[in-house]
Amino acid sequence: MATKKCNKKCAPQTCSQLQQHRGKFKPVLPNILKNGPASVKVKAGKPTKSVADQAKVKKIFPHTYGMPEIAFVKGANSGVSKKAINAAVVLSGGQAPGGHNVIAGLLDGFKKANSRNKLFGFLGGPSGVIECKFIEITPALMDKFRNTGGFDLIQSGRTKIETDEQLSKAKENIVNNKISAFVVVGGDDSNTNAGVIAEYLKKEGVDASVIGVPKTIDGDLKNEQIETSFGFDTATKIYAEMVGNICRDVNSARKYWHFVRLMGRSASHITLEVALKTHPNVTLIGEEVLAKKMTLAQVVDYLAKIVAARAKDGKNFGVVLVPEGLIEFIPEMKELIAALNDLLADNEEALAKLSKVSEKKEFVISKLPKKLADLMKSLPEGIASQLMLDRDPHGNVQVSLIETEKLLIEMLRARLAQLKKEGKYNGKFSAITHFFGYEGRCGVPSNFDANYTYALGYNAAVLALNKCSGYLSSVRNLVKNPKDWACGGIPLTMMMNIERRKGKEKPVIRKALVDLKGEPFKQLAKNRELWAKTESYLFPGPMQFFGPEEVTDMTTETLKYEHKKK
Ligand code: FBP
Repeated sequence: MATKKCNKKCAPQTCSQLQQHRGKFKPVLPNILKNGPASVKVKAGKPTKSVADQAKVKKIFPHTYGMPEIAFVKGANSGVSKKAINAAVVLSGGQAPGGHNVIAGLLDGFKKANSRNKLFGFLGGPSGVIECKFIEITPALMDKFRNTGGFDLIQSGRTKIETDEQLSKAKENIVNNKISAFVVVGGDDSNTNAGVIAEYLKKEGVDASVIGVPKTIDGDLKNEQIETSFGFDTATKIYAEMVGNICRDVNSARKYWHFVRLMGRSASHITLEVALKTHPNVTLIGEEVLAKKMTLAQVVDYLAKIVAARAKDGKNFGVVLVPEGLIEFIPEMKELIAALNDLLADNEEALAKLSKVSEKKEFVISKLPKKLADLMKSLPEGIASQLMLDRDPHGNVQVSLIETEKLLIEMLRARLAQLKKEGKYNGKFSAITHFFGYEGRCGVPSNFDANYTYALGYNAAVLALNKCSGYLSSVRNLVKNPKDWACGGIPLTMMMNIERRKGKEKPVIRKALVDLKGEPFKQLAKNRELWAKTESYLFPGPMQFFGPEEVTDMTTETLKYEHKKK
């Protein structure tokens, strides 16, 4: 069939229709910040201490340990507007929806204080700080990125600024560019790094504030003072839409078991939130597996019982959620991973000389104690080699690259075959795997994340203008209307403890794992037997930006249950 040539001269489309409309969205600023930095005063609380290992943390951070929590209260504070300053921001670690709005909040906060204030963005993550690569974020440039997902305005990276040489380079670039406010947007590791830089600059007598902003889709940078990290809300809405769709597909076709691995690194917050939103048949929670000291065989047995019980009812289908960090919580795997972490760090050079995976595996097995060597040998080839992959610059195992769901399916098949022989299972098991992670990290931020990130950025600017350093931007009361959110800062050292990383003891911000006594987990525990047997699936559908508030502005189930608002 002949196609007609189009003669219309259309302007090239530079952004989607949705983006055009989202560009007009005006984030709601908390009342306390709405009249600008010159109307906010600092109220300092009592001195603080770290969550654990106080003596060790204090020794490493002599200049920034013990600082008070800060709350913002109304009051004239014209001092913050007097002198024009240069500020800089860096995005660190994995992408999370809302990063651009943090930068927008920072820019607007600094400009509101003094229109001659300038904001720069270091490019490509912390490596940009060391290599002194940056751009100025002008209001016109910012306008193209307001309320958009992604970190593409200045990109991100996982470099850790830790050696004396790196710290001194960072200092040099901050001093030479007269930067008096440096904002690090990152997760637990990046904010630990922000704490290290704040301490270093104070020790060196540099008059620059370092402020952190809590970012990560994983939801594990939270504690009594930080209610949630940004990005968790949007990412879980995106995953929940996809899992809900799979539940509906499963219920329509009635022939597959879908295994969905969900991102989240060690903690299972994402998996728990998605489960509360969609009610799948099985939800594995890493923290529970650890608490119950379940072996891999026991986890597989748990799955087999549910598959067999559903098969008895003629249901050879279902949905299983697997947190990506599960593997780290299974006691024997945890032991193996810890041994591998040390072994890989101690033998970096020797391993680099081996090019084949099989040689590396042999080398590693020869160095492991017998019990762990046997376990390593017993693992499927793919999983064994994924466990040996390089750790990230902060010493974390790259769990996103380990296909735990495939390991579970392989073992489950064997277990079901055994049950069949024993006459305890008579179904068909056909499995499909998915991994949802990267799909959610750059989504268009939800209304909640668009508001939260803008407030976090603006609040970080106010902290920096008040010369606070070594603080994490804190915006609280998140289940209330954004106008009523409370603002202030939390000392980074307050959240730290000592952990083993890359074979050495290091100060790090403590990761928040799923609390098995917390209300969100209790909701899962209360309902899971019913969800295993039935098709109680919920279909949340796509995230909404326009429409009734209860649909567009709803917070996460996790936050709602944690605040017992339900
Ligand atoms: P952050 O903690 O830096 O926010 O990263 C979160 C995360 O998305 C994890 O859920 C995931 O395991 C990891 O990043 C993947 O890392 P990478 O982007 O380097 O592949």
